[in-house]
Amino acid sequence: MKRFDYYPGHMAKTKRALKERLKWADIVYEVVDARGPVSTRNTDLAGLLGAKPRLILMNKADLAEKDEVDRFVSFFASEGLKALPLQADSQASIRRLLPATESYLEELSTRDHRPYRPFRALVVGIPNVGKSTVINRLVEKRVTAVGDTPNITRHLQVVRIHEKLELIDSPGVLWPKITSELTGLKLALLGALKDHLIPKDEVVIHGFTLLKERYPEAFRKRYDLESVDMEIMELFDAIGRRMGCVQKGGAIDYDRVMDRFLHDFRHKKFGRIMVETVEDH
Ligand SMILES: Nc1nc2c(ncn2[C@@H]2O[C@H](COP(=O)(O)OP(=O)(O)OP(=O)(O)O)[C@@H](O)[C@H]2O)c(=O)[nH]1
Ligand SMILES: [Mg+2]
Repeated sequence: MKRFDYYPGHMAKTKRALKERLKWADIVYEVVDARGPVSTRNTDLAGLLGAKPRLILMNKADLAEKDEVDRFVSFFASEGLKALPLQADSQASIRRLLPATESYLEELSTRDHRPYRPFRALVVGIPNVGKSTVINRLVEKRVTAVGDTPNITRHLQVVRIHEKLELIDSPGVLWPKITSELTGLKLALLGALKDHLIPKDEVVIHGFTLLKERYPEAFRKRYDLESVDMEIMELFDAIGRRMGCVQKGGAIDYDRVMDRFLHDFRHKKFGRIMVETVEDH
């Protein structure tokens, strides 16, 4: 892979917008993808937050391996960070978020962080981790007050979602942080990067390799193969034949194989998976 430089033109603007939102927040919900909870963070956030309290929401926990998610919770705890597994599109899961936040807020109050008004939360995260889903779910059931708060800039709406907690109803957008080629591949697999940023074949090859090593049975079953214990190119051919991704004349249509695979990967077709484990960090 070519050396990868990710610096989109709009990043400075994104950063300004984020800083503006952060100014109004007392606590931050940092949404990450539970399947790659370290790679889907943005390490620049720490510098922007300073001492501002934060909870890491390991979202899409329904797509991740449960034990591995728990191990990441401990991993974050060892770094002094509080993390909660979450399935934002489940109301039951969202309901558990509020008591967890409340006990966290109590902790903050005893540390003398109690503001004179309810705590105000901001949801932040890189693309596609579920920021909007978290906000929508929190807002739809709990809303008791919506409106422009006079002392906040016009663009920020604040919603009361709990006796002691208000939510800024649009997220702070973080940019994906590609610290290595491997991180880039994980982010692309999880759909957190625009598809053209990293060559599709490299993303797919990484996916094949990951499944072969860690989830061979789920991989095998999905494409009804006898075994996945073969070279990557052979896998392309075998999957292509099985899925009928064949051009006129009989040659395998690799582009269709790749699209098919990425779609499957992003739609729980291999069961619960992780793109990284605590050992990687
Ligand atoms: N399986 C599963 N899917 C989820 C969960 N939360 C969100 N999604 C899905 O993930 C996709 C992205 O969710 P969004 O809420 O749009 O994510 P976002 O962070 O706002 O994305 P951008 O606005 O593009 O940055 C959507 O298809 C959601 O339905 C979850 O807990 N589990
Ligand atoms: Mg969104």
